[in-house]
Formats: sequence, structure tokens, C-alpha cells
Amino acid sequence: MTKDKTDTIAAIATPRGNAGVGVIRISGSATSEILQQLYPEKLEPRKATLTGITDHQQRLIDQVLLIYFPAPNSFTGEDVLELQGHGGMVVLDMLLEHVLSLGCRQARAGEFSERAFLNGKIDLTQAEAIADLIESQTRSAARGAMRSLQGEFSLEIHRLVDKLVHLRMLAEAYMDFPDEEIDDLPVLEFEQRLAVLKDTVGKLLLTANRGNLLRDGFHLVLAGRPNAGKSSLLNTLTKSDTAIVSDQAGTTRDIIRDRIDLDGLAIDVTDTAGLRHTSDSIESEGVRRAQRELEKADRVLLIIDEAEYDQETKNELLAYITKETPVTIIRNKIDLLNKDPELICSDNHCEILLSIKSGAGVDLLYRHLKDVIATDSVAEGVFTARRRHIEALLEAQQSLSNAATHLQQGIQLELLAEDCRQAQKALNTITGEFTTEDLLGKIFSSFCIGK
Ligand SMILES: Nc1nc2c(ncn2[C@@H]2O[C@H](COP(=O)(O)OP(=O)(O)OP(=O)(O)O)[C@@H](O)[C@H]2O)c(=O)[nH]1
Ligand SMILES: [Mg+2]
Repeated sequence: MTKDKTDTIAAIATPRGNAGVGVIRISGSATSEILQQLYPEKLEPRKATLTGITDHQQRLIDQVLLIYFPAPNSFTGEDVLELQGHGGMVVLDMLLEHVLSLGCRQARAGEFSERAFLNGKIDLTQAEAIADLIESQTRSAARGAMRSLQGEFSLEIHRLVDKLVHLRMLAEAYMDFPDEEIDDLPVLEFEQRLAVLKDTVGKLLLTANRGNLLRDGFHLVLAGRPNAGKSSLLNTLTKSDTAIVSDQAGTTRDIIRDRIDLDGLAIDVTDTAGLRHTSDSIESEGVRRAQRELEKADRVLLIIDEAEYDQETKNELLAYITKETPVTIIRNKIDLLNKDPELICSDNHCEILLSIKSGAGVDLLYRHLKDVIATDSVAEGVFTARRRHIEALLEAQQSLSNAATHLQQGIQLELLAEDCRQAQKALNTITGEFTTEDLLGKIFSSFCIGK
């Protein structure tokens, strides 16, 4: 990504389609000249002014509202002009074409947000929060993104970095301490400060993990033998007939996904082909795909026909789950055996006796899912976070562990100071105080154009 900060960019900021209003955004140093050509009179900043926009042949393109935000009081920190026209694809394209002909270029994906970041208007977590807010699938995710956008996550990181800097300064102050006075070192203070730091990073990691869940959703995979009732359960959870249900074993052969909202948390439910050895090549491809989904699951619902339920069947099916993914066993079709719904939990996993057909026990499943996914705590007070934030926090945690080791192994203050510096560097990548062009390119190119 080039650092061509001074050229002027423009893009349609609203989605393509028919709408009452469509917005074109312009940002950069040539904005005021473009404005002059569009509207020769003086425009009061941040006040809407209605005007007609004509092309070079003096044909009227559209009637628009112009709003001018002179630097630095704008989203990007540069001169920004917004044209609010009618929201039709053709008319907006014509307007944009005209604006581009007046001396600017089409913006790249995420370029407005990138400029806002580079000009210090927002930090990196806030820029990411804008994208997350726009892409939110549930209200909780939107609220979480808003919290990040307000700077709550960044504030926590800044507090942590301040504490790290203190510890590092303390280590550096005692670094040249003569060996014979080593007993006078405030070792306890070092230990206490390190412990507080580790504790804070641990708590932040927990929040970031929940925030990541809030953003990405939870992956629930339905698996089991053919005919166990997987597709029936998908349809029950999604309250629709997303998947074909039939009494023919091997009905579902491909992966079917749908999304549900469980107390504000987005849950991706995946229905899979029945697990069995088969000579049918299409069905065995289905089983392979099912296994791939099992690898990615946050939790597996293993559905077993209660009439087939025994330890052997259970073991055979559990063997398909190679990772340590949590499993809930659904013992379905209890209506045929006249059994009552029940939730039985052991150390390993919970089992729920229910009937998808009659609906008996389905409430137990919902309650269980809310418990194990802890939807309440996921949604409450959490800010959205991304995988890269978690990785940076883990890196900081590792550096702090190294620091503790270096303190225990003969009070090696130089190494401890270096560990603190490493932890600080990792944390700074979260807010963007320390970044690389690669990282910025990766983040902003995933945004949409006009953002
Ligand atoms: N009696 C009874 N029948 C059920 C229940 N749940 C599902 N069934 C029936 O069991 C049959 C198989 O259901 P599906 O949901 O298609 O099963 P599946 O696990 O998706 O099967 P495959 O896609 O073939 O792997 C259908 O005839 C369902 O109506 C239940 O709780 N009780
Ligand atoms: Mg099915």
C-alpha cells in the first residue's frame, strides 16, 4: 500500500442498489478545488447546501446536498466533501465519474479509514471496529463493536502498556546495581508488578476471546449416523426447513449451514452427511466434508438414535472427533421408546434425551447451549476483538512469563527489561503504535470501498 497521503480520493460510500439517498465521499488536498468547481460560492463548513450538479456539457446529473468538512475536523483528518444524491446505481456512477474528472482518483478498499488512522484520528482497533460494526450480525456484536470504536479496548491496552513501561524503567534503574548490593534489590516489588501484569493480560485475553466469538460467531456442528435426525435438528434450531429431512439414510450429502441468534450471539449451525463407511463415492465425499467441519467446530452435537444408543456406538462416533472439541450427545427419538426428556452430565460430556419430532426436551438443549456457550457473559460488557488481537496478547503473555523466569533465575534485570520491551511491542501492534505496512495492507484491504 503506497503512502501517497496527499492525493485526493473519492468513492461511493453507500451500497449499490436502489435507495432514497446515495453518498459520495471525497477526501484529500484537492477537495476544496473540486468543491470550487462544483459550487463556486463559499460553502459554510458542516452545513448542508442543496445544489444541482452538471456535467461538462452542462447537463444536470442530479440534485445533491453538499457538506464540507475542512481539515482537520473530518473523519480522515483531511478536507472532506460529501455529496448526498439520489441512491440509484446509474446516477451515482455518473456523479462519481464527474467528480473523478475534476481531479481525484477512485479510493481503494478501506482507504478512508486508513487515512483516518494514519492521520491519528482513530487507532487501529477503532478502525477495525468500524468494519466490525458495519458487518455485525447480531445486536450484541454491534454493541461490542461500538465499545471498541469508543476506545474501550484501546484504553485497556494503553493502561497495560503504561504499567509495562513502569516495570521496565524500574528494571533499567537497578540494572547497574553493584553485585555486592544485590540483596537490596526490591525483588518483591518486581514480582508483584509482574504478577499484576500477567493477571491483567489474562483477563484481557478472556475478554478478547469472547469478543472474537461475538464477531465471528460460534461454530456448532451437527454430526451422527445417517437418519439420526441431524437435518431435523438443523430445521428445529433455525425454525425453517433449510435441510431436506427423509427416512432414507444418506439424505444429506453436502454441508448445509445456517445462522441462528442465541441470546445475541451468532451461532453458525452446520448440518453434515451421516457418518458411515460407504462405497458410494458421493456419500463418502460427504463424510470427508463432515469430518472437515468437525475439525473446525467450537462444539459438536453428536446425534444418536436412542434405539441405537450404546457405548459401542458412542465410541465409534466419538472416534470421528479427533480434536479435543467439546461434545454434547443428543439421544434423539425418545418418542418411539416412550422415554422422558433428560439432561445427564458426566465429567466428559453431557447427554440430552429428547425428541426433535415431538419437541420434548428441545428446551433442555437450548438451556444447555446457553450454559456451555455462556451467551450471557459473551455478550455483556465485551468489545469485539479479532484473531490478531488474541495472538498479540498471547505473545505479550509469553514475554511476561519469560520475564518471571528471568527474575527467578538470578534476577537478570537486562533480560527482564528486554522481555518487557517485547511485551510492549506486541501490545502496540494491537492499537497500531507499532505496525508494518504488510499488516496495514492486510487489515484495510478487507474493508469495503468507501469505508
Ligand atoms: N419418531 C421420530 N422420528 C424422527 C425424530 N427426529 C427425526 N426423525 C425422523 O428420522 C428421519 C431422519 O431424519 P433426518 O433429519 O433426515 O436425519 P439425518 O440425520 O439428517 O439423516 P441423513 O441426512 O440421512 O444423514 C426422518 O424421517 C425424520 O422425520 C424424532 O425425534 N422422532
Ligand atoms: Mg440429513
